[in-house]
Amino acid sequence: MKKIVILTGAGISAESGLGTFRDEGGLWAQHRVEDVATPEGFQRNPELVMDFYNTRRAQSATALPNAGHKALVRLEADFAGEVVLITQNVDDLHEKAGMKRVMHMHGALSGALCAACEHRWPAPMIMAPGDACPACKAPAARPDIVWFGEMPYDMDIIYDHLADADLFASVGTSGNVYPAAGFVSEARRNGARTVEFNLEASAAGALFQDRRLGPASETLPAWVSELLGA
Ligand code: BJW
Repeated sequence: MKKIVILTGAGISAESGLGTFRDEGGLWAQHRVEDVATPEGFQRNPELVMDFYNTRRAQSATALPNAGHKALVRLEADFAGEVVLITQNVDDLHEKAGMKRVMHMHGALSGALCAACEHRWPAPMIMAPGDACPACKAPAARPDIVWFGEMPYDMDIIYDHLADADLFASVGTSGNVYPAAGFVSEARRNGARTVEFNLEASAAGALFQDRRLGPASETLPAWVSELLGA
């Protein structure tokens, strides 16, 4: 086996205290998706959207990685082949755990983006509507987050990795949001074995050949030990 591609979602950060989206009491039970995770919502009420992400940036800053994040670091360090980590998460817990290569397909709380010139820079802890872009000076700063209707990052690179993955693992994601929800089918079509890690079988659960049910902080360390043979 030469290449393992791993997709993570909000479930891997749940045990670090960060909320998921669609679980009971999750972020989408507290906020309307259209209000806080679409470009139209941002146009209508930028204060609300900035507050939503300022709050989550503050929560993420104090959160600590858990045993699930750390198991993937061990895999990246000790696996003889290539480990590719794609995350839908906008927190930085994979990096805090020590992961060297992380693709944030839905952006990152740590980033700011200019809606006028697409310049990117590190986000301050508190962003406000009308903050100026340091490059073009337009008052057009927004969080560097991929909202519904926008193109996720690194899609060409991701599909290249899915084309020659030997093993595809999906961790803590409900499989409701595309294009990430389609990665399992893409990987299978290209001959990869597929495994899902979740508390319960997800919406896309039937598409996976293997399933490890339980908290990722327990199932991932066990899986990594199996893969590494120790
Ligand atoms: C545990 C656990 C523990 C809990 N251990 N597990 C109709 C059909 C198909 C597609 C579309 C359609 N209509 C519109 C679309 C496209 C749309 C889409 O998918 N909509 C769906 C709602 C249908 N997608 C888009 O618009 C995307 N862009 C796009 O498609 O561009 C065009 C394109 C086409 C083709 C190729 C390329 C591009 C953009 C999507 C942007 C998503 N943005 C968000 C918010 C921004 C980020 C943020 O604020 O954080 O990203 S939405 C939100 O959902 C967030 C997440 O990254 C994403 C996925 O959520 P996730 O991670 O799965 O969380 P949950 O809560 O859903 O699940 C948690 C899971 O963990 C659960 O299963 C638990 O059981 C589990 N769990 N604890 C293990 N301890």
